[in-house]
Amino acid sequence: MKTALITGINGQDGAYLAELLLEKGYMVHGVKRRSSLINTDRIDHLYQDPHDEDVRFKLHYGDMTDSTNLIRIIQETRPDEVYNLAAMSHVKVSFDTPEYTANADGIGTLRLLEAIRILGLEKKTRIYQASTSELYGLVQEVPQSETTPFYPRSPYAVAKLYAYWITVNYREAYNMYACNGILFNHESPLRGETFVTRKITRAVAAIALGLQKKLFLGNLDARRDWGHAKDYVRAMWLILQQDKPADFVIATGITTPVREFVTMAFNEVGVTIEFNGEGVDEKGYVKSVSNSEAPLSVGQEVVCVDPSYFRPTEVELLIGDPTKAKTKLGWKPTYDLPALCKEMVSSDLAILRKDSKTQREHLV
Ligand code: NDP
Ligand code: GDR
Repeated sequence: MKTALITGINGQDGAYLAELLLEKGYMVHGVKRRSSLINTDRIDHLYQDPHDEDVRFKLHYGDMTDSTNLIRIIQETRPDEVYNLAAMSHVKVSFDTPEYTANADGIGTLRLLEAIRILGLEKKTRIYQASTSELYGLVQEVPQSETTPFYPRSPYAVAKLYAYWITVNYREAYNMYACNGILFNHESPLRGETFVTRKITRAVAAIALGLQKKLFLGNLDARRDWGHAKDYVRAMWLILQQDKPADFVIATGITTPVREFVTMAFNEVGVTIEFNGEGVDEKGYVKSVSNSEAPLSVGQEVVCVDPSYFRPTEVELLIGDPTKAKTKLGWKPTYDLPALCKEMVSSDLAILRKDSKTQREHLV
């Protein structure tokens, strides 16, 4: 039985990857940092009582900013594969916490690589580093591939640039099987609520149910190459199953503006919207409603721009070229954006219906 260690196991990708590896018969260890409230919702269905026999899923407390615990966990678990998914992953927040982001996302990766080396596991343990399309930042060429020059545009991206190169360096210096997956944006019903797609699908569901009036967003012109997290964790696993270590771009090859994703999400609840105005004065209005349940009227303003969501330096356009992954890994996405959006809106509708029912029951 193969053993995997996943840092950031309770994040979006950690949850899908843990599920995939358990299906494949792995023993899965996860690193989770301590929090004042339990935040394992995404992986609670995978939990196994540690007192049971044949347990294949185990959580360990740890933090990417503490090398002592990383060394201890790796020593204890001696993994065949390490997936380094832990990170302060919010680009806008990284401008508020740049030093912490550098420590967790940049130096954290070094700590993990060093722990494996110090313990003499550099020939046994394969390492996946969660690199990002944010490395491309200011557009140098489109579509972006493994050979496109990097130009990071946020403390997050700069920290991830260090992590990218230290992974390459450990591969070259110590002959380690260490790889970067340069993943473009990937979303799902498990996406954190402050990333734009989930913020939109949650708000659209809330507006359709009469629980929210308006959706406030930042840059509507930004374009992203959005895929489904389920497809992307499959790519992570494939990257570690090759004869030789290498770096791969994982993307759909299609880019869509934020504004269009908003329109798509409203369509899912039977509401057509149109945008008017420019820059900070741009607004989205209801054009028609075919869903009699939605408490909306034609002409109603449902989307506004709030400049506080703008970033000091923005990444305007991301579009990936996944040719290498398709040819070398045999990977291709199974979801397109409309299917992803549909799944997210329908999941948020179900969550909010359940929450509002629970709240009504509390009031009775
Ligand atoms: P999430 O934000 O959903 O999950 C991040 C995970 O990292 C959480 O479990 C979080 O724990 C954990 N974490 C944060 N800081 C630390 C720390 N100091 N020590 C230990 N754990 C920590 O991100 P995703 O699942 O979306 O992304 C996974 C990885 O892939 C990240 O590294 C991200 O930067 C990268 N990436 C993501 C892309 C995407 O589109 N989703 C695209 C490209 C790269 P907690 O719950 O306690 O906060
Ligand atoms: P991103 O994702 O920065 O690409 O990083 P996010 O969803 O936060 O932003 C995408 C684009 O939407 C614009 N935007 C808004 N973003 C947020 N969060 N909130 C808003 O209200 C809003 N309005 C417009 C942003 O300006 C941006 O252009 C994600 C993270 O998962 C990273 O960890 C990962 O590395 C990259 O994707 C690839």
